Amino acid sequence: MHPDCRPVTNSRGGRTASAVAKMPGKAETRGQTRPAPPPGTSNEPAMQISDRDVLLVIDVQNDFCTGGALAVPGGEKVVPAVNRIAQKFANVVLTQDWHPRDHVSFASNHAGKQPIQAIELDYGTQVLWPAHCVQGTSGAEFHRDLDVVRANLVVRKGFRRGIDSYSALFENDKRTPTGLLGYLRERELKTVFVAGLALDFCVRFSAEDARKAGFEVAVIEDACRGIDLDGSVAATRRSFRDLGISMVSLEALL
Ligand code: VGL
Ligand code: ZN
Repeated sequence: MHPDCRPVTNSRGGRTASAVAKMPGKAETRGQTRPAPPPGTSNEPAMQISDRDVLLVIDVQNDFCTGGALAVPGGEKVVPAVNRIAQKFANVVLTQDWHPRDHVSFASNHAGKQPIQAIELDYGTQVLWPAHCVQGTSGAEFHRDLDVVRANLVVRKGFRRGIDSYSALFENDKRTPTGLLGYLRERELKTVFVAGLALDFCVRFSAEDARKAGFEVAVIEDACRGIDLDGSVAATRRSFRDLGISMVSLEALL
């Protein structure tokens, strides 16, 4: 994104006066006769999205929407928000959770285990889920109203039987790459805006891995919904704060 347009916010969530004052072509215009309006009041210019920015849309699939196998409350509500914001980006990447039927993350593949229970695998603790996003099923398809035409790339993840992948960059062993990091670097993209499902799992891990890899990262809060297991949404917010991942509103980008 343009360096003058970082998601700097004040206590009301609006851009700071200095961020507005630095907006090119606005307050700095020479010979300007009218003063710039105070921030947060009238037709403020939106943050500029540049061709070095990418919108990463996580797992907007039927199984994470109402009626799906692993429904995130209000999951489908992200669709109009994502479609709107995607219009502003030259670079849009979609991810698709894409599991084989015998996947290690499905409770049904472990005798006596129920969804939400955790097990220990060689790469660490793995939460067990209801079978979801099985390759080739309608549950694994993108929501029918998601604007997939805008996407330059679709990354599938979680397709190895023995490893789950919350993050769009690295699988849950924290080592196996999906290839997306190479794509972002080779395309020389700088700021990753993240939206989609679920805020506290796949959005969280994707944002964190992108940040740790050196990208500026902003999560578009109202274009995400969370599962919220044992305070996982609050833990996500704390982690974002600690890592320097911004939370921005859709409105600030439109
Ligand atoms: C997800 C749990 C299991 C997600 C995917 O997209 O957040 N969560 N698989
Ligand atoms: Zn999954």
